[in-house]
Amino acid sequence: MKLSLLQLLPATVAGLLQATAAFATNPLIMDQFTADPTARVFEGKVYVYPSHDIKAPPGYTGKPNWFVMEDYHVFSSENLTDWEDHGVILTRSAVEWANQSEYAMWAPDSVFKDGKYYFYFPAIAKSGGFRIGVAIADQPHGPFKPETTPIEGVQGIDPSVLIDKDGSAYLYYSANKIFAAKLKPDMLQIEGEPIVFDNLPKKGLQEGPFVFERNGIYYLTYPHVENKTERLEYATSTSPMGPFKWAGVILDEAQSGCWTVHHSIVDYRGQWYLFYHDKDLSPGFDKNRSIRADKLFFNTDGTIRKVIPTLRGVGLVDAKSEIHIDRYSAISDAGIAVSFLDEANPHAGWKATFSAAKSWVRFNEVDFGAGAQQSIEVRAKAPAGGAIEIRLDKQDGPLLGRIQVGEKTGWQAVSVAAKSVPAGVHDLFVTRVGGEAIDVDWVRFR
Ligand code: FUB
Repeated sequence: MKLSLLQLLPATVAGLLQATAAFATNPLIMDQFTADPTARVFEGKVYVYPSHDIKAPPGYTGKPNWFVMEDYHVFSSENLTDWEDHGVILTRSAVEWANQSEYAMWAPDSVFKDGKYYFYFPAIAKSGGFRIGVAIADQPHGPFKPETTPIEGVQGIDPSVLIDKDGSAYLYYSANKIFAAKLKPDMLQIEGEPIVFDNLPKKGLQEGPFVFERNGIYYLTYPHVENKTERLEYATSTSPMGPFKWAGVILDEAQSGCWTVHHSIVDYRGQWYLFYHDKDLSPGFDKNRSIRADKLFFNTDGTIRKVIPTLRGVGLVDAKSEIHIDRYSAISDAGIAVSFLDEANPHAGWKATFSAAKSWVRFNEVDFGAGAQQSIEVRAKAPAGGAIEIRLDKQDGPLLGRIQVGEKTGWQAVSVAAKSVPAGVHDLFVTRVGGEAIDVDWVRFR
């Protein structure tokens, strides 16, 4: 079960802890809603600064069925598997200029310059309208101290900052279209008037700009409503202030119907990653979102290959941890269904139901380390009895074990001795080999 440490503790104790949860799969964070992830590499780790969707609190009088956000957390990981929640780094109540009855702490960014971390965030001002504020810290996880006024001359949402190779900083933000301005060296003021990138597609909302540079090409990446919901597109230039020329689509509209798809793109240890969000933990309401990550690749001419979103995500999964095969890499054409373990609590995660004989799930990149695991344990439910086989790398690869799950209506953990002890990183194939329908929560090696 994908229950995090925080879910198991009383709120008072949980609030004091910085939790680390090993979720190599998508979504990355299970114990709360997260959206609009900006990933940055600081101090050799990936720090993800998302916004924080919450359910409307008692007494909420804002727009119904809308975004409700009042603070920010930051999460970090060295291996993209174990994510540490550093807790709240900024709340609305600490921001003097923010209207304290609005829940509009939308998509943020954080950058490092001259020994300080600058956190850029939107909020609705006491004077009305979205403004962009800056909070400063000595460490990537805060504490961040907000400036007492928002950035002068900037009205909009979704701030993002590029620090160019020469040290110059540029602020990008949106207000139906995408705007840019050079930042003064203090990182708190803009130089001159913002410009608007008005040669991007003419129709449909554009927001959430994220700009990065690679091999002399500046990539302006942004969500755009070309059809019904947002998709990720990009445009390129030889200058951070453009002009940018439309270059393609990075991510198609979400199959889930999630209307927004805010994102960021980061190079970590030589691999590029797309961080984005969907509504995995809230299929019926797309204002309670969850962050995800998938690998991103460039063609040799510098164009970006389309990213196909996965459930499997990007981190290696330790063979000794609960391997949630419902976050699969591939499944058989028929006979596999994924559903919540507990419809009343999506944060508990999912199960995979094997309904057809020979139905299978492939789960990539399980790390067996030096190969000391002697047994296989499966958490499963098979009211009429069932059996699965676990094989290595291929559907007919080496058999690691056959697990017979006895007739029982509830969940049970069943262990068998492993037939062989693999080492290194391998893909797993889990196949139904007998009996009736069987639900699998997780598999692990001990
Ligand atoms: O999270 C609130 C808003 O939704 C963001 O600011 C937009 O980019 C969209 O993701």
